[in-house]
Amino acid sequence: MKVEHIGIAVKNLASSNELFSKLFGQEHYKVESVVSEGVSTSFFMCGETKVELLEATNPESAIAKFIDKRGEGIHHIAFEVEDIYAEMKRLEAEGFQILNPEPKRGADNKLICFLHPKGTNGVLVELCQNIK
Ligand code: CMX
Repeated sequence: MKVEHIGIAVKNLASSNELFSKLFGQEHYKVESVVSEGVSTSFFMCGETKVELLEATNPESAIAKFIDKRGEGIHHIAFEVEDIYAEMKRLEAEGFQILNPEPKRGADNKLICFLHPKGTNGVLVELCQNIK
């Protein structure tokens, strides 16, 4: 439906919040931890799209591994879908590698799933659906 958010891996959420507040001329509207993903996040509105900053909360977190290997930067692009189950089925049939067979609960009241970046030109793609 649209680019719902862009996820950016950062080493330090507090200092990155300050930086992005200056960049956008507005504060983040939410801070949220997702324990299951090992991340602490903050969200900024940027028109219709959000920017999600992600800091690792443990060394096993996907964000910690990403920063170790590639440094800070864009980690994923999240596309909003109406029916995540139907989209996962469709994309699996198209040959994409779905990283979690069942949607999981992500930040910002969403059901989420990821596609492996090796099958999407090196970009980690997230699908997300609002939990009603
Ligand atoms: N974007 C692009 N490429 C990525 C990547 C990313 N975000 N993360 C890892 N990669 C690349 C690695 O650089 C590596 O490339 P090379 O083989 O060329 O070196 C390759 O993918 C495999 O990486 P890996 O280190 O062997 O595998 P990982 O154990 O790091 O797993 C991934 C990578 C994408 C499968 C894993 O991070 C994952 O399952 N991610 C989905 C969940 C997630 O990212 N959660 C955090 C965000 C949660 C949220 O938004 O709330």
